[in-house]
Amino acid sequence: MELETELRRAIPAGELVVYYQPKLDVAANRFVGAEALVRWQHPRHGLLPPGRFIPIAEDSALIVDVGEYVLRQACLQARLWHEAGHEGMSVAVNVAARQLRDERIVGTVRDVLRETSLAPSCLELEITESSIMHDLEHATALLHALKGLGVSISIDDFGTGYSSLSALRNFPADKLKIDRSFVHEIETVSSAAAVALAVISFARTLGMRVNAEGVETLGQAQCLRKHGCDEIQGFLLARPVPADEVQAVFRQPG
Ligand code: G
Ligand code: G
Ligand code: MN
Ligand code: NA
Repeated sequence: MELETELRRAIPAGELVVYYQPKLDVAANRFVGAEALVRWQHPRHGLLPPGRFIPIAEDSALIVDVGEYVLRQACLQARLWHEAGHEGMSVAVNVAARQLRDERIVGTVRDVLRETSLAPSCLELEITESSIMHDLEHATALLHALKGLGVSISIDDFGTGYSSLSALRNFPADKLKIDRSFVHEIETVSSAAAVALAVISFARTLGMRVNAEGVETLGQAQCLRKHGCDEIQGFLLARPVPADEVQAVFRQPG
């Protein structure tokens, strides 16, 4: 059967599983939230990473259903963390380019927040730089509407999307996420380090926070800390884990 047909069936069948990767606040040295990353528990192929099916979903309207499913699960989880004493933990949800083209996303986010009673300030939406640049004017208007709900906006994979910095000057984002390709080479390739440091300084100037993803070594973490990066995530701190394991990670010191 085609993967797309199977995926359509997999959503109501409950085969999508949301994992969470904790994010560490560098200054406070404690976890402040987690990014929701979907996987597919496929009946025959086992646990599939998002790279195997998200691109297929993005080619059709299916990504809207996948996105809404992940959003609802993630908001429910964040509520559970709060009830378990991890107050203020935020959850970050990836939003695909195609979801951004559809105005209904604003109503969906509002409804899910109401349904789950999650404080809007604890929901972070991650939008890739390239999907914003695809239609900057439309994305800007839509993100203003989303921000009006009280959620926060992060620009994902930052540094890979060729945005003009001036275009982003008036963009309603709260955080930039340095793409992991730059983090990977931050100690070894001077041009990668230059991009990472430029992103940190650009964010600082605009009053945005900065996250670095894909942090795998202590050296990378120390370099990022030294240059004022606010938040890090990556295998060094924690891999993406199933929902029932996140709280144990939150309790660990960074
Ligand atoms: O886990 P992995 O490295 O395979 O993730 C691949 C990509 O899948 C990442 O870029 C991540 O942003 C994306 N991804 C994971 N979960 C979701 C999701 O719920 N929605 C969307 N649109 N992308 C996701
Ligand atoms: O594009 P996005 O940032 O949403 O993708 C996150 C993806 O990166 C997830 O699939 C996650 O599994 C993966 N990831 C998380 N931490 C690390 C890391 O330290 N190194 C690498 N190579 N991948 C990571
Ligand atoms: Mn992301
Ligand atoms: Na990313």
